[in-house]
Amino acid sequence: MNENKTVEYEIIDNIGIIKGINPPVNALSHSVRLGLINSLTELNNNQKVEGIVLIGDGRTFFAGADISEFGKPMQQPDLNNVIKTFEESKKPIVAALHGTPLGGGLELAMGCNYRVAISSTKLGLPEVKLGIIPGAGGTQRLPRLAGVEKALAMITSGIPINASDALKSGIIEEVFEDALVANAISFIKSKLQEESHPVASKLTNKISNVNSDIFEEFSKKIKNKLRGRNSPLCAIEAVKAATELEFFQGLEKERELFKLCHDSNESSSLIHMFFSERQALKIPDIPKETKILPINSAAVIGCGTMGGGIAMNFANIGIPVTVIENSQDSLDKGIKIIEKNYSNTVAKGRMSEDDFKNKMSLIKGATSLESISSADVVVEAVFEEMSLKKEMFERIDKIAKENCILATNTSTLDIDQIAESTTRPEYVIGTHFFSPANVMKLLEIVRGKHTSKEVIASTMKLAKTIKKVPVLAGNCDGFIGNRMFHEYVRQAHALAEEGAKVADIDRVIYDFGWAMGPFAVNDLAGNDVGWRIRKRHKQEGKYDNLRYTSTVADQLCELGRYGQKTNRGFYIYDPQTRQKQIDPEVDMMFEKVAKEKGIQRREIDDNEILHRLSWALLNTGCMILEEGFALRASDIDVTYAYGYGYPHWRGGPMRYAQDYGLKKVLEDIESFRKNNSDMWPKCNYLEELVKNNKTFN
Ligand code: T1G
Repeated sequence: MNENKTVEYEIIDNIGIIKGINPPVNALSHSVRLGLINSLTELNNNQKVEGIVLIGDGRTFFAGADISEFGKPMQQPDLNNVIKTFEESKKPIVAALHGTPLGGGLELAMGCNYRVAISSTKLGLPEVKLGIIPGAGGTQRLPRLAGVEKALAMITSGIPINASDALKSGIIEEVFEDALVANAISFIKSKLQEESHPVASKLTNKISNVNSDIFEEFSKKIKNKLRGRNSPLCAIEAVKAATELEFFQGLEKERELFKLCHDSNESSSLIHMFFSERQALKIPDIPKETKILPINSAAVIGCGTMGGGIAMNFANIGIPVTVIENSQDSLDKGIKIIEKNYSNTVAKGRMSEDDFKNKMSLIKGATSLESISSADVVVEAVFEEMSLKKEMFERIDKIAKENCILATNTSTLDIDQIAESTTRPEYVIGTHFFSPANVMKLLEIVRGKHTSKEVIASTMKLAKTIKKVPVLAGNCDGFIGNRMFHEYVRQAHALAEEGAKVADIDRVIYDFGWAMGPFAVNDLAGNDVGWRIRKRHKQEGKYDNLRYTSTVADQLCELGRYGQKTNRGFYIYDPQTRQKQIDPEVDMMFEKVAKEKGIQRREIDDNEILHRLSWALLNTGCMILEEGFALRASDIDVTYAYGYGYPHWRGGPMRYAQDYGLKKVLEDIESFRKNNSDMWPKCNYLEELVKNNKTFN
């Protein structure tokens, strides 16, 4: 054994085993890079050693460069140097992969002569997800091993592939079910007699005679999705260089493009997203040691669109789930929809028949509430109506077992009122799933005033288990996401009344990078949902100034134009293709409403549209922070990126405003306030930040 803590080696039967020990994911930090070179040098100098196995300790082979070192001066040796040393090793090396060999980890493996893997391994070059490109030869070695097409697909999407795909593509040589180290040792022994060993940088057959049209075609194919993003295009350029230049020149080109990406806003925003998503899991007043309630079975009440989608999340990870409806007919309908959703996945080749059967077998239907009695978690997903939910929780309370988490899927209702209808309010928590609940990643978890720390910690853990991105919100109307979205939509309507066209507002937002503009989102979600909430707000006397709260949306609902589900909303939809078409009548409705309200209409430029919408989010986000309903600005960013289609590469609405400059944002808000004071409430939190020249971090 050598002295270095993050890398150790041992010799078994004349084979040197180099092991990275840098939990949790064996990131290639400075000490690891140093340890790798030192270990390899010592093993190469040891006469006894004939071959070498490179492995990672714990849950994974090296999962990439250490992202927390980004932006700091690079301490030598850099990863390119490490890989060069491995590639030039006198003794053959096999990288033995498990877990998630990603980014620099896979690049290091490609610098070894051979690669073998456990069948569950997921490997890839996810750098574009951080706004960069592989920077340690990945764009040069992967096409040499797997061919240009595969390399382009992997590098521009950043999506990892599984071991069998990697085997087929020529990235790895063998796949094992278990006993990775023993198998890797046998593997390298079987190669010792070979005269020479493959070196990825010297391979040429998969990169010669490549028709350069492929790069143009690939760019065209992905450009539409990228809008303002640049790193995937840089990745294409780097892979192209692999086919046109000598290896070391290609590497230089990669470096140049890497640097360009590394210094970009796209990258700093995406890295902010990466760490924010993980930070969101940390709740300051809930210690790490808090007891986690075991979840081995679930029940979902209501098998409509939401309930069915929620149930699928449990089945997807092997937790048996009972769905409950009040009639056999509704239950059959709900289960059919679930079945159809899974069948579509099978038809697309993304799920096997066996898997399909297995998932369906985990979902049981019932028409009696008694069936929730053995569940560890109950998610109530009935209609968004307080009286109904309260009545439901009274009944749930009587049946659910001790220690059962009682979750309500609501997007706006008061969790405390719901909790107080039970005898165990400390077990009640809000889980706001986003539609479609089996697809959307965000899970807004709402902490009521009674919710216990155990229940919060367990629900956060459960969210991770069912592969959601959880964010903890406080119990205010609309929580984090919808409270902000309400103000954003209000602003969109104000813009339309003041003279902007519906389609222009949506275009500006789409071009900025959002998945959809506000009106298209309303049509997708159903305008009747907001209509009902607005009516409730009116009844409850909330939002006393309703001047801009969606007069036209109300009128559309009164006409039965609920959105996509009725083929008409703010747009007109083709019932077959769902293609949307502008409806000039809707712009005229806004014009009419403006007249009635005495609003002077004018030309509104794209900049004003973008900033009014963006700062409406920001101002409300700051108020939520001031009132303590979100823990941190970055939680709001995560909420928007994973729940509302906000472009990750802009870093979220709070980060975007911060990058723009909070002082300038406040100046904009002050000028908007002159025309529209009720829409721009003063926020002390934001003013204090600006006054003290501070940022959210
Ligand atoms: N660097 C530093 N910290 C990292 C890290 C990394 N690469 N990956 C994870 N962590 C931390 C993370 O912040 C968290 O910390 C803890 O590890 C567990 O992570 C030259 C330029 C590997 C699939 O992009 O995708 O190589 O919050 O909760 O769900 O070309 O982490 O506990 O304090 O996510 O099991 C390329 C990023 C880098 C991989 C594991 N690599 N990581 O998921 O655990 S760029 C990546 C992941 C690069 C070269 C370049 C996932 C994972 P904390 P976790 P997980």
